Amino acid sequence: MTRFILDGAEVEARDGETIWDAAKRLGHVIPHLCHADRKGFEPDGNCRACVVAIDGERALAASCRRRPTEGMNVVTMGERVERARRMVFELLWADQPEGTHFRRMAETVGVNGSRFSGRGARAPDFSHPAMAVRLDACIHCTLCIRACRDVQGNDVIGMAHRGAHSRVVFDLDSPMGQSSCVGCGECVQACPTGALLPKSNQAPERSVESLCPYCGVGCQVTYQVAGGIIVGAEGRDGIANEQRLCVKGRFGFDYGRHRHRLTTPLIRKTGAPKEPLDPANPLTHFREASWDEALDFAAAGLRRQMNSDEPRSEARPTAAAPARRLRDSKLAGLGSAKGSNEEAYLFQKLVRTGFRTNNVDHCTRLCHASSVAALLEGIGSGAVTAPVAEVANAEVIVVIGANPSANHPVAASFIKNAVRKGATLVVIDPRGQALDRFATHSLRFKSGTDVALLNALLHVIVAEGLTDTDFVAARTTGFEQLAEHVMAYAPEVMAPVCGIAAETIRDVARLFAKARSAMILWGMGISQHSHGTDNSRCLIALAMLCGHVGKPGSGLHPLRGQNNVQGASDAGLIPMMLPDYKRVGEDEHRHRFEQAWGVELDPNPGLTVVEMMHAAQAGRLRAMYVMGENPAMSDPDLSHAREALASLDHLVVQDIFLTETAMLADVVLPAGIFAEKTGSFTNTDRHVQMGRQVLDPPGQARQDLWIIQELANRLGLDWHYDGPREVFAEMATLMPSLAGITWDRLEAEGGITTPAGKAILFDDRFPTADGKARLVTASGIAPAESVDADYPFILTTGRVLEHWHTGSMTRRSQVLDQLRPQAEITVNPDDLAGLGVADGGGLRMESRRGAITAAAKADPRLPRGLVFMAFCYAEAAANMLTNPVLDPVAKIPELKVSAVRLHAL
Ligand SMILES: Nc1nc2c(c(=O)[nH]1)N[C@H]1C(S)=C(S)[C@@H](COP(=O)(O)OP(=O)(O)OC[C@H]3O[C@@H](n4cnc5c(=O)[nH]c(N)nc54)[C@H](O)[C@@H]3O)O[C@H]1N2
Ligand SMILES: Nc1nc2c(c(=O)[nH]1)N[C@H]1C(S)=C(S)[C@@H](COP(=O)(O)OP(=O)(O)OC[C@H]3O[C@@H](n4cnc5c(=O)[nH]c(N)nc54)[C@H](O)[C@@H]3O)O[C@H]1N2
Ligand SMILES: [Mo]
Repeated sequence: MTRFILDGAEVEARDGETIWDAAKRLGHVIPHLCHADRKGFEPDGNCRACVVAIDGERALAASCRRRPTEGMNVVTMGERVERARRMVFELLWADQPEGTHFRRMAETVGVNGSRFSGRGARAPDFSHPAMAVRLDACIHCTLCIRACRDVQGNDVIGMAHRGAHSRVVFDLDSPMGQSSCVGCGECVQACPTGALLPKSNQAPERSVESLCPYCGVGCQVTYQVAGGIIVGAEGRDGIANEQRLCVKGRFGFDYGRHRHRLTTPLIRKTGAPKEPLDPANPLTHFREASWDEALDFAAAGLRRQMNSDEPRSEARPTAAAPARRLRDSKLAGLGSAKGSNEEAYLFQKLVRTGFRTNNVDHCTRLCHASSVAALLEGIGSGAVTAPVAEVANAEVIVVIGANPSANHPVAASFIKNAVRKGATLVVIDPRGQALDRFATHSLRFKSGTDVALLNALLHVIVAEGLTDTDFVAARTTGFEQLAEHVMAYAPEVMAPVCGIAAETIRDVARLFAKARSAMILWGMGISQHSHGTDNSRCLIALAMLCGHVGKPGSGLHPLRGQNNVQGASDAGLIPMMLPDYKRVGEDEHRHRFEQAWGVELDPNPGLTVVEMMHAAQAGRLRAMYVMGENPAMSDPDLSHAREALASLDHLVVQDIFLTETAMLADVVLPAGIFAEKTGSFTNTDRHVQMGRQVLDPPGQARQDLWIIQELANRLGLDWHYDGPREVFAEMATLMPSLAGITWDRLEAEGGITTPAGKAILFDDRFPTADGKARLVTASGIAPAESVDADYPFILTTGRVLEHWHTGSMTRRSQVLDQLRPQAEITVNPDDLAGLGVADGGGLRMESRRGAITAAAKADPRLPRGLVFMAFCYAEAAANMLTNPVLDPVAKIPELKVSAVRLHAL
């Protein structure tokens, strides 16, 4: 505390506060231009808009930078400071457009015109699809530079030239659209003037506080609305984003009003073939229907496949008539991690109590199923043990099999911030990536050899006595077996297998083990393998041997993908588990749900995503209800998956577009998009946040919760939930993880961390039977496919920054599709030359399962022999090629390794 005098009154400044901060807290308004008043931005004091007079000092001081000292006498008002401030605004006025922060600030000092002329016309730069640059309006406050460099860690914007010629440039003075800019728009959000603005800069009529609909980071967003549409998005001060956004969150909100949007229920015309069609013209194969007709039709088709001898809902199990094995069901449902917690809960309840089966799953099966399986086995909980934000307290950060700059960009920005503040980053990925620039070690090892590399790391830690012996003794079991097992994995033996020098492996092992705190963040490069569970087991063992869990800056963090995959899994969209991961086969837990739901439940685990496709093809599964998933693009081995979906007797699809899956449906139910509904969503950090309705669904489109309920009632369930609040209340009674959270609290606080508000878990025990973590050994199994003379390349699939999964949303977002318009196969430049193909030339890529054609893109970050493709392009669907082979434990397919061959087109 520092006592000083502010405009004649004695006040106190808190530690670290500047005069400006203290004044603001005490209700004084001091104008500011170059000051952002946000975490992550260091004050610069260059614009002089915030000057104040300090007793005994000749010059006025920039209050945004100056810290008060004991007894200092500060004057923020009066002729002297106001004259100085007016001059600042008048000098800058001429080039400033309306509606900017500058104009609002100018008003506060009473400036609404200028005696000075503008700097004259420098041609604006409109080269970027989303942002316009007008340097005439730039006041050199450097907020954009700080936003780009200090906050997002992108280092694209800088100041170039000297004196009167100095100005803001992108890279080495490229047009913004041709620079290395990743479009996060942080600079636009920070710019106080008209120098950097969104191209569509419409004045908002109202704004709504909600969330971003894309990834698991869970950024909080304020949507601006005008004329019945969203016209802008700004980062809000959420726990996971601190006002930051990425290109999708900031500019990818317009998909909902694309002309392809479904606005009427559709029923397949009798005899219309199930084949790909033009999403703009569904009426070639479908006819429009009323909601009543479509829902009756949907329900009738599902009922047709129900087992007639199954007990009806009134037959509750009793002691005399305990639960029995229900007959194999011919029905299944795929719920959505893009939907809310309430939707996920109702969806699985519909399948379990209406379809009478556990055949319910969702995209987690293709995602972190193996991580969750290993975590449940090892530490008794499948969620992250610490939030991304803990990287700020970590001495060492390991990012393995994840590409956060593209896939969790806001999380990546916090990792970059942590490195700038002194953390050491290790990236382990066969492909180069944007975070490499921040890493001390970037291990570009051979894809699919994680177990070999990770066991070698474990070997060094054990052999060199680097384990945290107290932690291992007190908190784990299975150390002896693990120690013995990894003896066979000396770095010298594993180096030729994984392609990393033994000395490097030793360095990284020592670095990790000796750190006081370390976090491991991982992604699909770990999980999407036929040995994905083994990969995660090794990561868990690494953290456990070194005691890197349950304390600040430490933990295991499988970066969750979809905006609500954590919540959808918690809510029970899993075939072997009821809500809160209660196994369907455990009588005690199943009985609790049977009591609550008033129905006998199947004690047998249901089918997983890929198993459903196999069962459909074999004729064992006859009807499916798919909400908010696009398996006809996201499943492996698409020609089989599509055949399977087309062979169903009855397919109900609930989506916002006529997706590749909906094209195979018998009935299509048009849903509201994220922005058209209210619900709770759980991010990767286990933080439950409120998504609030911004717009009404267009035409006949209806909110998912309404559709699920209407369908449930047509299956005889008699539900009367009056909105998400009532559903949440029911969930809270059945799910201990939600203890203490109420809808009112969520509405008031915007977000609450589960369980019990704890961000960092397991500081004294793990939720396992004996309270200890179980160390599980993993053996170095090779991926199912390897290269041979016929298929000499390995294809790894994944994502690109601008597109979301199957492209259904982002390819219908104008800015995002403009930024990344065409399907590309990225190839090492030498490999490309060897194929006789120029950068940008046509390539045909074939695997044992299919073939596609796309443009070649030379990328030196790929090692020779490895090619990469994103799976978002319908015209060149990477999953035509991928291998459906499954991890035996988690049933996740090997989406990261397929043998392929390439030919010039
Ligand atoms: N822009 C965008 N962001 C997204 C998504 C999106 O579709 N688009 N999807 C969201 C979802 S659901 C998810 S799950 C996340 C996924 O996010 P990530 O896990 O980051 O996704 P991927 O790009 O599939 O794969 C990550 C990395 O694994 C590497 N890799 C490949 N093979 C191996 C291997 O054998 N070993 C190791 N260690 N690494 C390997 C790849 O080179 C790649 O860099 O992203 C989420 N965010
Ligand atoms: N080759 C390859 N394949 C992969 C992966 C990979 O890395 N490589 N990754 C896998 C992973 S990790 C994942 S998570 C899956 C994702 O696979 P999917 O979940 O199938 O992919 P999305 O495109 O996200 O599908 C979401 C669907 O929901 C719709 N939708 C969006 N909002 C709403 C809404 O509010 N209501 C309703 N009803 N519908 C809505 C969208 O239009 C879209 O059709 O893909 C997997 N497939
Ligand atoms: Mo995912």
